[in-house]
Amino acid sequence: MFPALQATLAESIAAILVVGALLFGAGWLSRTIRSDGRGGARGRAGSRANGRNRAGDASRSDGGTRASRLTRLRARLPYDPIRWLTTVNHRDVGTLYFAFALVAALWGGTDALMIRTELLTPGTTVWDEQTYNALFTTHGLTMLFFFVTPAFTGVANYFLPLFVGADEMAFPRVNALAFWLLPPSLLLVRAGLVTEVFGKAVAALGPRLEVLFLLEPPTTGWTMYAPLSIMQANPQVDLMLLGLHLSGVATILGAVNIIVTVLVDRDPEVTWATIDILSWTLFTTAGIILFAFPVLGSALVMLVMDRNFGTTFFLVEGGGPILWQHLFWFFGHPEVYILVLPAFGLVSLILPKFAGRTLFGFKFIVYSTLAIGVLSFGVWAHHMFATGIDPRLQSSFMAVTLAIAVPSAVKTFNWITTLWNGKIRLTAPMILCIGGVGLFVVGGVTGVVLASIPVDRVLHGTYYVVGHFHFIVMGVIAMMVFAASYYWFPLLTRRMYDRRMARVQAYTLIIGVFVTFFPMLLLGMGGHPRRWAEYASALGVHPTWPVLHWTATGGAAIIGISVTLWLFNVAQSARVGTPVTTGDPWDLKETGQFSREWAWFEERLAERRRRTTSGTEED
Ligand code: HEM
Ligand SMILES: [Cu+2]
Repeated sequence: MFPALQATLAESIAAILVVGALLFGAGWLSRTIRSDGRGGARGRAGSRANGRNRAGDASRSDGGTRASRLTRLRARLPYDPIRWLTTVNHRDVGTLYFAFALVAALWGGTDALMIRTELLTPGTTVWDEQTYNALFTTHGLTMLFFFVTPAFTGVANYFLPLFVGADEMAFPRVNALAFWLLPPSLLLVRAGLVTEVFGKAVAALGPRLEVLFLLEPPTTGWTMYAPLSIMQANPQVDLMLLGLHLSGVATILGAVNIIVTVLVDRDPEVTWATIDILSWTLFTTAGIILFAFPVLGSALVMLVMDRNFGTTFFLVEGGGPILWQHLFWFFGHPEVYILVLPAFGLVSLILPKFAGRTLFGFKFIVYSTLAIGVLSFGVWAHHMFATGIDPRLQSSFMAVTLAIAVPSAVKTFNWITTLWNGKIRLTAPMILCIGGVGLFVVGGVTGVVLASIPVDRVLHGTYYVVGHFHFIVMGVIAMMVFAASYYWFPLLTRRMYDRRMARVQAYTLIIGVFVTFFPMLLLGMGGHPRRWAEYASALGVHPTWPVLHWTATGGAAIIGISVTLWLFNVAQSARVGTPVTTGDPWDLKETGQFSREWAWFEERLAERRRRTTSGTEED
């Protein structure tokens, strides 16, 4: 009713949230700095002190009896909340990242299943258009920025120090701060839904609080194209832009930490020649982040200013909507490599372990990683072939885009060659690796097809594009997140997962991904536009479209079942799985594949055993 008033109100709420988060962070920071000796020692000691230690510790620090009741209560909880809120230990922060990524993945996955439910019928019978648009917007944003990026930052935090022989990340506190910026970011991006659900819950009990209905979930698409993103009056869009900005700050802080850790905190034993493949990819990824995310941050600020302060960066009177696309994709294309390179690193790490051979062409995989890192900044305008930029420019971008396929192909050939004549063990992580490479081939080849300008002119904006990138994001990126969770499960939990259930899960996931996204390639080739809530009225609607949509939705259900199996397996096994007593649960020593993180694990198990036998601590 009063859009200006609403916007002001919503932005005040946003400002309060951000300032609150900063104050909270600052207060916590100053506290950890004041209690430096204790916090630092806790960080270094692995902060796995048991209840008894903790209680003793705290009562000593404030000398009182009043607090000790609280600490006794804390000691009785299964998890110590204060410890998880204040930890700066790299493995704890890594674990927090994993937990956050899991929540985001389930939230974004729910969006995906809701999208697919709408598409079961040609009309808008389940949700309305508005909701559908909000769903694909929040699904894309949540998956890219709050699932994959944090999942891999978690891997970096947990494992990079173990791999390069550092005691900690370079800046442990910055690291923790970077993590704690993420929950408020996600809430800002998705506040519309949260307040709406809350508002409805309140309304069900009695009063209808209009404030809670001011924010509607954003419907800009994850690419936030101008002028639509400027014209939408919904104040939630501003919150979304601020939230994304905040998450960018967090990502950059994490990347700086990764780079400095590799450069400065390496064990002298680990030289540039002997650094492992995963650290190489994480290091390169962090480098890309350093150059890509500030571009997004600046563009977001300009968009916020266009929306609120009358600037014309992306309006026709000023820079024009195409400027937004240039800036967005100069960030956006490197972003897809930020997502995929760590997954490549995981394939290169895990696949040789179960092929019983060292990675074939190690050096070439490193070179191709670095080449992708550099080239990824030179291809952004392939997202803009359909906007009518100068044809000569377009052909240069087509050439570079085809060139970037070469290093990716080099990797693929090296993975296949590693398998050749190997002693292959089909464990769950290995099945996911091989399936991931196979699905990546489909994703990659469809990408090369799209890179050619005339083809792109036809397929742009169709389901073909959605099929192509999901073979990558789901087919190899998400697949490798699962593979890594199995591969390191013994190290993370000191227990083994249920192997048979995991193998079933791996196969169903591969099948589910194929059944979901292959029909989308066919739909796209038939001219089905993407981002449509209904296809009943689409021009030239084809009789196969409903069938293909049913198939895709069926595939998504298979993925859903598979994810549920995984959740059940890891939750159950983390509690009651068979305890792992050896530092080499995968028999890697036999084939000379034993690596540093397992050596660290072996040492820790031995230490634990020594402590138990001398009776100084029970755990
Ligand atoms: C269960 C698995 C998934 C299913 C069923 C699924 C399904 C979909 C569907 C149907 C769309 C909308 C297509 C359109 O109308 O244009 C979409 C868009 C998208 N998905 Fe997924 N998806 C899944 C997993 C993922 C993952 C793991 C990622 C990223 C890591 C991802 C990233 C995206 C992005 C970036 C978009 C584009 C949103 C936009 O058009 O603005 N998806 N997905
Ligand atoms: Cu691109």
